[in-house]
Amino acid sequence: MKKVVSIQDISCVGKCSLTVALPIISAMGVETAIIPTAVLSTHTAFQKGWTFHDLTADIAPICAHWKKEGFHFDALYSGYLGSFEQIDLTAQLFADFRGRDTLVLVDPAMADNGSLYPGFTKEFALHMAKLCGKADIIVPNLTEASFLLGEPYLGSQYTEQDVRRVLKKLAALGCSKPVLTGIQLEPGKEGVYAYDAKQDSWFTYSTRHLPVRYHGTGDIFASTLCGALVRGRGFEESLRIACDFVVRCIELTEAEPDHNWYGVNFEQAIPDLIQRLGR
Ligand code: PXL
Repeated sequence: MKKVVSIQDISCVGKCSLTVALPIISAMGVETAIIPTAVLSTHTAFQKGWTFHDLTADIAPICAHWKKEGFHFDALYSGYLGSFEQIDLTAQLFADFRGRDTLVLVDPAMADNGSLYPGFTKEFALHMAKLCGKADIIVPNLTEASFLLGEPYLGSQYTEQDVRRVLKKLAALGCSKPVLTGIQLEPGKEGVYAYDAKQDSWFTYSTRHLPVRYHGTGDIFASTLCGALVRGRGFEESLRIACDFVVRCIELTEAEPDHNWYGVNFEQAIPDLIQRLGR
């Protein structure tokens, strides 16, 4: 069985980070080891605040034990990280556990809709850019890309040329396959735009644009992409699988009259994902 390690927080309620990475990647038939970076009562979009218990001090000892055990992982996948130190420890995790065929996926989860999430700074984003430079694949949205590059946010008025320019700059950070999520180039469509720097080739895939925004969809996308790649699907097919799964989760959420605002119904979409991927 293939094995992934995912490093990100546990938001106890909120359906994001490890509470989606674990069930989704496991359901895809891939063993999912975790390094929880912090425990929060909820993700940081709740209005009445949240608790935060930092686990940074545990990260290096966990990695040291794993090195002694000689563990091997097929993919190293980072998501939301809370500090400069956690970024540095994640870079060390990559250095320690990267083998010849290891996939390194960085989701620089830190911003959306033109703004950084609470607690993050422009300097933090530039440090995250260094981690992105060590990845094979990164999956920022346009807001995250602008902070990674220290450039103004493009907003909603952009062209395909703008998207390609941003992707080339992201590749110049050192990552061979940057993927931009939430790209809308045609009315009624939304999807991903990817660049393969080694092949100098482009790939885009769009689905129906849904005029809603939910928390956790970026994490669901990255987790599904990671699972599909580790299961041996190609880059383009994996991107299609991940996009379609996110759309399915949102559709199921919208179909529930009293659905939660803080996350999507990925749970009931999992059977479709398993069916598409096969055992
Ligand atoms: O979904 C990304 C995410 C992960 N973890 C925490 C968050 C967020 C987004 O707000 O707050 C703690």
